[in-house]
Amino acid sequence: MAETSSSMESLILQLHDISAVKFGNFKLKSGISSPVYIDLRLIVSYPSLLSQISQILISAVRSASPPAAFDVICGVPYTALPIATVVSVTNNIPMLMRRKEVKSYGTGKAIEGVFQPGQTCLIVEDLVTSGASVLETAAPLRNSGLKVTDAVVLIDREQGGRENLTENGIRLHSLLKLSEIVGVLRRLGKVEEETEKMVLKFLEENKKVSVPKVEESVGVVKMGYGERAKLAKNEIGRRLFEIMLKKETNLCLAADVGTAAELLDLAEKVGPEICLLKTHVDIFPDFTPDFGAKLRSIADKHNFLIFEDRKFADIGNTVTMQYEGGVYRILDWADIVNAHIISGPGIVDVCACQFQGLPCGRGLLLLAEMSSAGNLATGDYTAAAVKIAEDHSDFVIGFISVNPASWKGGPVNPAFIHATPGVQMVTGGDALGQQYNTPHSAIHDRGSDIIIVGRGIIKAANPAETAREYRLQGWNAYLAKCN
Ligand code: 5BU
Repeated sequence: MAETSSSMESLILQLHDISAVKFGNFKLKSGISSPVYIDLRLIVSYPSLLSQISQILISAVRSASPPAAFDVICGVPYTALPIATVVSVTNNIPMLMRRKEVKSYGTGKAIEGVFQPGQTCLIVEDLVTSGASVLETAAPLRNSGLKVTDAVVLIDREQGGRENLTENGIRLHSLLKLSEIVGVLRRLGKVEEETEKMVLKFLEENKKVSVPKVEESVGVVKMGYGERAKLAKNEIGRRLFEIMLKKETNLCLAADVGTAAELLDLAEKVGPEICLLKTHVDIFPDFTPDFGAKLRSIADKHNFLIFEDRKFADIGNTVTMQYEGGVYRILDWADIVNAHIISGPGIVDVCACQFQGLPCGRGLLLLAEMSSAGNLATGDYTAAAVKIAEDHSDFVIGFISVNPASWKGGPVNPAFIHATPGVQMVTGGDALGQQYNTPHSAIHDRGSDIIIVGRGIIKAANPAETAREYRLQGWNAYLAKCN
């Protein structure tokens, strides 16, 4: 091991003196018990130490071989935020902030600050274990069009972070290794030999803490939408692929606004950005029978399809009446509807029968998975949905899905479209169980085709502009997947 310089020794001592390095028995975020714990949140109370650390970090990336090139920096929330701020202010480097929770009001941005797509952002972090926190910050930065090639951290716990980051295209610059800190403290008589041995043994036994795996890329379909349009057996499925390709969009707007009038207004504004507009028609107090015709004319003008998220789930006879009749007459105006398979394959036969011989095509999405926490559409249930779809591919155009790339039974059929709800600029959720993935994660990592975005767009200050951002991210993720 390279010898620790006197300035680094002094830093280690200061960290020990303020109890930022503790020895004992600690439970880590990953669940494992560790004989050493590092708490760098404390450094905000020691301004000269904070300033010293910031200066050492920036010097390290500048003197690396080759030096890291970057235009902006971003601290991993929260501990590294003050460190990044001091680096920014003292070196006159613009900073960005990543929101941990994206607001559903205001701009709803995941990244705050000014930047140009294509610029490079250096990630600043206090401590790295598996690298998961750095990757969580890299994802929205990359989704926003920034390049992330380097990350700098004060302490590397030597538990696989460097390797995990390298695998994700990020070079790690670390100032101190945990074993080095313990070695210096032992030499200076601050820890017992026994403690040093325990820490080194712990490090030896926990060399690789893996990043929680969210993706399984085995089943990702890399074929382009154009090729897949040719495979689709259903006219509406084919048209949807063609619209996606022509408009360069895989964005579906979930138009869950308060009134039908608002929906029509929103459809007009966001129409150029979307391939599909999803409705919940039964939420509108001002629904009138001409709603469908009005929405249809906007859909024709902007070339998108209409999807009523009705989630049929009853016996065939009832579904027939719900689909054709009642106040909403969904069949008249929705190109696509969806259904649960809980009542068995008959539900598909019923929907399909309605159209035999009809000139206008309709399509059905089966709910193979859902986005809400604790939902029961998993495993064998999902597999059953796939089987039903395969058996009825003349009418079923695809699935509501979250993670099709991980479905058992091998790669998904490229003729089917996979549409994913629960998408926002950063991962997270709402208070009622909704769970969000990013556009990149949904399309590129999880193998979906369409991102369904509701509040991420409709609550934004400028829905049309925000829809454009989602469109670009969804489209870039698709291009990256195909390549
Ligand atoms: P959000 O505002 O982006 O969370 O809206 C998501 C929309 O997708 C909303 O209309 C839901 O009814 C719909 N949805 C969903 O969130 N999760 C699911 O599994 C299915 C539909 Br199916």
